[in-house]
Amino acid sequence: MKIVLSGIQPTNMITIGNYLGALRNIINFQKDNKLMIFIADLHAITKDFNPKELQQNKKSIAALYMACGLNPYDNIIFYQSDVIEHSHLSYLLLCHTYMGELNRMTQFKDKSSKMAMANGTQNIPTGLFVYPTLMAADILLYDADIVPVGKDQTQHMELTRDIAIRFNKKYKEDIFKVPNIYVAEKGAKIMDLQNPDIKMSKSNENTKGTIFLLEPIDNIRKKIMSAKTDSFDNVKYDQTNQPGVSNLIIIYSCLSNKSINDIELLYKNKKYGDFKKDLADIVCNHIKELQDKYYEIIKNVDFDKQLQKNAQICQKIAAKKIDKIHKILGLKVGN
Ligand code: AQP
Repeated sequence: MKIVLSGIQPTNMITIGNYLGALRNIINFQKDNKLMIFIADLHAITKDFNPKELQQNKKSIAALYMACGLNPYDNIIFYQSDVIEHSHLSYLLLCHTYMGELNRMTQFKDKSSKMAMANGTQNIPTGLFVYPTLMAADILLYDADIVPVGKDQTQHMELTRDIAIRFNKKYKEDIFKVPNIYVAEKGAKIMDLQNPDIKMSKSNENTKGTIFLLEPIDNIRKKIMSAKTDSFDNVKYDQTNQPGVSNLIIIYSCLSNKSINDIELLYKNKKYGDFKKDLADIVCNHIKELQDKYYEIIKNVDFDKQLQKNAQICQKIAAKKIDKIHKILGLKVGN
């Protein structure tokens, strides 16, 4: 069985972008593969955070995975910070990563400039800069075969692969498995509903453009009905000239299993209002079902123990890997 690994930061509530770009695809892998899913709390502290909210979000995201269909007994879901080997390997990888490589990461550029704008400060945490090596450690620690990600994370994944190849070459051993990147054909970059030129993110300032999976259904409906489109009133997929409506078509297609072409035909002589109303029904029904399952789990299922057990399993695998690397790097003296 192949290992499919993924993580989501508990920075805020999960968006429909995280869901369509990553979460849903990961769950689809569970039939024929072993899933390893970590709640990326160490990544979450690379920016401003509130400890109490972080703690709540961690649990909430674990429950959301289960609401989406993850079986926590056949697969492994755990909190990243419960396995301290993640940060240790990150340091070892950092010593094999170049400043130039980290400097080129577009996500660091975007997030640090967002941060500077929001706080009016140039004090950017170093953790944000070295985020990609922690991500590489998360993956390489467990010899993951496949890592499903949204488009925004592909540059980090390429770097992970480069570091693994570099390490293996330098020490002339297959220390790390070089992971494959999986990017969904549709939904890998859901855009903001109010500003379709930017990615929908948990932390976008204008929350009117973001659909959160756990927000009231009425809010979601309003957000879709007021999503920015254009003056063509033509339901057509054209990312360059009609980015807003194209984004809505993608969401529609992901949740209805209709192709882009089918959707264009279905709304050929109809108004944006009709299209948005149907889309709102599709999204709201889908999310309502998820929310019902989520509240049932968060209220009635005690999964804390299972997550601790899972972390212990991961810790054993990770400790073995670190021991092997220490030997290879000459850090270990004796047996
Ligand atoms: N808009 C998006 N469309 C498709 N996929 C997306 N992902 C994120 N945004 C979109 C994918 O979701 C997974 C988990 O993301 P993450 O929480 O680890 O980090 P992120 O990419 O930084 O996500 P956000 O929502 O933008 O969070 P904040 O605002 O906290 O930085 C990843 O696979 C990601 O590609």
